[in-house]
Amino acid sequence: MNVVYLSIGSNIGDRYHHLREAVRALHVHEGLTVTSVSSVYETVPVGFTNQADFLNMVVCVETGLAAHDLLEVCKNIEHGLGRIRTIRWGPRTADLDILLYNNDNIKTENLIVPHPRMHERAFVLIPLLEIAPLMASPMVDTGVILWKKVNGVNDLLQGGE
Ligand code: X6L
Ligand code: MG
Ligand code: MG
Repeated sequence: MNVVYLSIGSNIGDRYHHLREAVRALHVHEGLTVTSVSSVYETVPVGFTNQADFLNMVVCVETGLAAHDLLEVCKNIEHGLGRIRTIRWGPRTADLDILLYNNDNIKTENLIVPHPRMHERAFVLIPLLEIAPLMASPMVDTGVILWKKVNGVNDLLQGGE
């Protein structure tokens, strides 16, 4: 099984409804299971800033689908939720992006994984860290990695290391 992290965003209409329908569409797809979901964050637009605020979240899915087939599934869900492509980086009912596909590095015409700008986008990183705090490797670019998971003060007060 492949472990994949997807970013979902919406800034048109009933944004929360669109996120929920996107998660539902992923989950009902055969050969694709949503295994964890982040909280929903309201985020200021980046790239093209003169548009409404987004709701963003990140989900983890397990799938037998190859990355390019998963990309087609994502596009179909976007289309089903009424996405129309007009302005680049413009408003959308639903945007599903593949952030990570296992630890694979994929570089083709229509798909780059890990998502090339994910480390610079708080609307991706903050929800991702919420559900995958040990996916610290994507954070290497920032110069900050999780070095030790500390579970309460006793972790620090007890034991040797
Ligand atoms: C310079 C040039 C600096 C371009 C940044 C950043 C472009 C992000 C595109 C950029 C640049 C993007 C969302 C969004 C978009 C979203 C929020 C993109 C693609 N999608 N803003 N902007 N949430 N908050 O899902 O991410 S457009
Ligand atoms: Mg996007
Ligand atoms: Mg996209």
